[in-house]
Amino acid sequence: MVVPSTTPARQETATMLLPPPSAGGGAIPTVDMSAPRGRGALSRQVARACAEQGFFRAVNHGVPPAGPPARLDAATSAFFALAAHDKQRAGPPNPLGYGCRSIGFNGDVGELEYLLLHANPAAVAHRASSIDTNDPSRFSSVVNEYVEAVKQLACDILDLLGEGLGLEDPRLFSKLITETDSDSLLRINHYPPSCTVHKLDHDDQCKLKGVARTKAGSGGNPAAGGRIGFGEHSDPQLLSLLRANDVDGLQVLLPDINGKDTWIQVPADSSAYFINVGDLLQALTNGRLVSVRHRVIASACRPRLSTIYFAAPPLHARISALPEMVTAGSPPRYRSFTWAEYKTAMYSLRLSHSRLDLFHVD
Ligand code: GA4
Repeated sequence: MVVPSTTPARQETATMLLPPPSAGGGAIPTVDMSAPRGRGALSRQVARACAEQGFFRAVNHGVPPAGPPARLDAATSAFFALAAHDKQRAGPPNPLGYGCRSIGFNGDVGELEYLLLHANPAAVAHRASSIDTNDPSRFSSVVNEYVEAVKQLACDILDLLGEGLGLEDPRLFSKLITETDSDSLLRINHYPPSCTVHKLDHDDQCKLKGVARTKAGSGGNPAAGGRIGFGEHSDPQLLSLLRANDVDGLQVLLPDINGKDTWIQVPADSSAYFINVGDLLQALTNGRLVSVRHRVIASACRPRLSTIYFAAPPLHARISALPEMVTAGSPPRYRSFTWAEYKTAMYSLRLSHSRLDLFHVD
């Protein structure tokens, strides 16, 4: 049965009443993907982080920074350095393409510009001609090699999760994202420096304009002394893998030692991948894994560049709690739905909405 969401109220409370976000990565688990204590220990560690925080920092992950990530960063930085009217050729986002400030279709805005691409090679090729008019095939190959590398890491993590949770078929999660018609996305976010000039002005085709620095409590964002780069939300897909340059900004909403939700600043680490559980993994595991709420606060004096791979199943994939996750004491929490159905719901809602609530069983 469809139940009304209570999330917007909860989110406002969090933003208005919480003290400034806690600094430090102490609350953020780090997982060494090279498995120094063996695969069994690694799979348990991954499953535990995804159940307790829905978020972890993956190090020694096997994606060489000087390889696909460096080539993608160079290509996307070159795109964001173009004149506004050249970038607009790849927009407006529908939802894919180039976007500036505007996020989704329901009035959300953030202090960023971005490229949102389907991760499928045919879709990348189609889009590349409006992004790199000089050498679209080079842009496509740089994106495709990055997607291959990050998809491999996503599969490794999903397999570890399947093992750590003791699933009958531990590869069930990774199979969903390796289907040829998987609906995975790649998002590249560029947050201009927010301490000097550079307010992105939507009406003026996103030309960079001067604004004063926002001070803590002076208006922009009462909780953080910065501007909202990308507002609070959970990711709808299965798993997200984020890599960014050495500029802070990401925050996650984690329970503190008293069990109270607190915004935690995630210290930047350009050599790591930050992994978060999405709504679909929460639904498949009947709430055992948690889809973490996160946001980006733009307060740095240098631009932040982040790239996120959203691992998703095909549109027709049916999502319902796995039998292993349902017990007498833990009956199904969500009604069954397809990824296509979920996407329709999410595009009808604001960014901060807890859309999984719509599928909650009474
Ligand atoms: C949040 C996670 C991903 O960035 C994204 C976003 C999507 C979009 O930018 O088009 C959404 C947002 C995200 C969830 C709610 C809807 C859809 C904007 C928005 C307001 C690409 C995704 O898959 O869902």
